[in-house]
Formats: sequence, structure tokens, C-alpha cells
Amino acid sequence: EDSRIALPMGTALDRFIKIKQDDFQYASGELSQLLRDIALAGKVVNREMNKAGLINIIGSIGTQNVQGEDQQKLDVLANIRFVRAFTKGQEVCAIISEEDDEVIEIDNHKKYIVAIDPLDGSSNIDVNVSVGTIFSIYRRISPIGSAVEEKDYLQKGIEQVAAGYILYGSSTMLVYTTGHGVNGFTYDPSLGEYLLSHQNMTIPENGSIYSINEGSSLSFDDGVKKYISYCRENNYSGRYIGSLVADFHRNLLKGGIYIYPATNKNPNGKLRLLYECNALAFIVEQAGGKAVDGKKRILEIQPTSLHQRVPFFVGSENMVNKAVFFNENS
Ligand code: AHM
Ligand code: MG
Repeated sequence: EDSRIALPMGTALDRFIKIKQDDFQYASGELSQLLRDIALAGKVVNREMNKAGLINIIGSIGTQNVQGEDQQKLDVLANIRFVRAFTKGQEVCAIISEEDDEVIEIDNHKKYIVAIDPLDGSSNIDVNVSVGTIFSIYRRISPIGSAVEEKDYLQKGIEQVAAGYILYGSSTMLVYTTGHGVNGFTYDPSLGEYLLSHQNMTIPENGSIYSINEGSSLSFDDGVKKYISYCRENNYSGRYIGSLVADFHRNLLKGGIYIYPATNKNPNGKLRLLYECNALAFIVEQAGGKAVDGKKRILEIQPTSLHQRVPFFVGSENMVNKAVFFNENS
């Protein structure tokens, strides 16, 4: 059975999800609904993001909303929007969010756990640069009806049922996988719909873009230093937006590697295993690429705490292999 039947470009997301569900690619109607909830909350966040530059102006002419929510920082606001969507939806027992210290329990009678970074790279908003939402979906392990336990939300990345991101860029896109390839949808604000624009996405095996914050290079491990030298010797292009979703998305389309290694300031890297790395690792593998912590596959790391960080090497297969080679031989 061909689980990657092509659908016409421009197919609306809701229809796409429905067709995949009928194809039994998705475990259940609940997962379909959960994906729709995420997409909808993304539209709301997108709308608020588009106004971000206007907020001071709007404030100054006294038109902020009654709750005063316009005054809130967008990452906090995005967290509120997504948590609200999951609370109102009927699919989620618990949420873990980069914005919250503790697990947010929703409804013990539901089976899915969501891990989310509601607005990654949010320092870029003030300067009108792309940001993103990153999400992972897991099935709970403990029986439905009981309280969620640590084993439910500290699952390895290989247990993800679905993962994706929303990129709020020059256009807004939703990219996700349920383990049957990766598909990308571009948001058409005039229709209020995400339309299929990137079907069965694959990442080139090789690339010539490297994305890393070289400002910290003095404190990189020797392996990383050597790999960076290798990139320079080969005249690769350095491209670093400093917004993970945007850097990842570009590399996914063009071929490239993104690295956030261990540094003096961040001895385990900066990025969070549960909210950032696992989702992108699942997507990149589904697209034919690779994600490691320098040595080990990201998806096989057993999480030990909610906000755990890991060094992150992700992108084109041959580039990641090369970086690992330098790491292992220095
Ligand atoms: P955040 O979760 O606090 O927004 O931080 C994550 C972001 C990534 O989007 C980006 O790749 C990275 O931090 C940039 O960090 P640095 O400025 O140290 O290079
Ligand atoms: Mg983040």
C-alpha cells in the first residue's frame, strides 16, 4: 500500500488531514482533531504576530483590548493561545511547554500529551524577523482515566506520534509529519486556510550551508571547531538567523546543517530536547536527514527532566555524518 499518495497542490489542510485519516495513516480521529486545533491556534498567533509592530502605535491611540492582552509579550500570549486550544479541544490529557515550569494537566480521560515551544526565537519579534512554534505529540503510556505520570511526558523522541512546526516568516507555513513523510502547507490569509504547497518534503543528502552561532566558537569542542574549519575550507555559506525554525526550514529545503553545540555558557547546548530537538529530529528523519547530539541519535535519548537541554546537530545526512566524524576523531 502506498502511504504517500500525491494529493493536488493547494489541497486545504483540513481536507488533507481527512484524506490521510481515511487512509488509516493516523491513529484516530482524535489525532486529526488535535492537528486541526494546533493549526487554528497558529492562525490566531499569526494574526497577533502580524500586528506586533503596531502594538505600541495601537496602544498609544488607546485601542488595546479590554483584557489588556496586547500589552503581553507575544511568547506569553502564544503560550496562552495554544494552552487554551488544547484545553478546549477534546484530545489532550497534559501539556508540557517551554513557557511553563510544570506539567499542565488537562483531562485524565484523554490519551495525547503535547510538548510545545509556543514561540521559539521570540527575541526576533522586536526586529521583525521570523519566529516559529514547535510541537510534538505523544500517546500516553499510563491507563486512560488515571493521572498522567512522568513516564507519559518523559518519552523518547522515537515515541512521537506526530510533530511539526509553524514558521511565521515572509509567509506562514505549517510543516508536519505523522511518520508517513513530511508535508508543508502555506497559509493564505485571504482564505484563512493552510494550502498544501510542499508535498513529501525531502532534505538534500548534501548541502553547502552551515548555521551556527560562531560568536561562541572559542568555547566549542575541538570536533566542532574542526568541522567549522572544514565548512570554511569548502567555501560553504554561513547562514544563521538565530531563529531555529527558520534556520531549520531553510536547510530542509536547500540542504544544510544547523548546530547548537555545547559552549561555556551552555555546557549542554541551549536547545531543549522535549520542546525543540525531538520534533525537528522526527521531521528531518522523515525527510531523509539526520539529527544527533554530536554522537547519538536525538530520538533515542531518554529524557530525564522536562527542560533538559542537548547539543543539537541537524540537517543533511552527509553533513551531519561529517560533523560526527570530526567529533569522534578529535
Ligand atoms: P528561545 O527558546 O529562548 O527562543 O531560544 C532558542 C533560540 C533558537 O531559535 C535559536 O536558534 C537560538 O536560540 C539562538 O541562540 P543564540 O543567540 O545563542 O545563538
Ligand atoms: Mg525555544
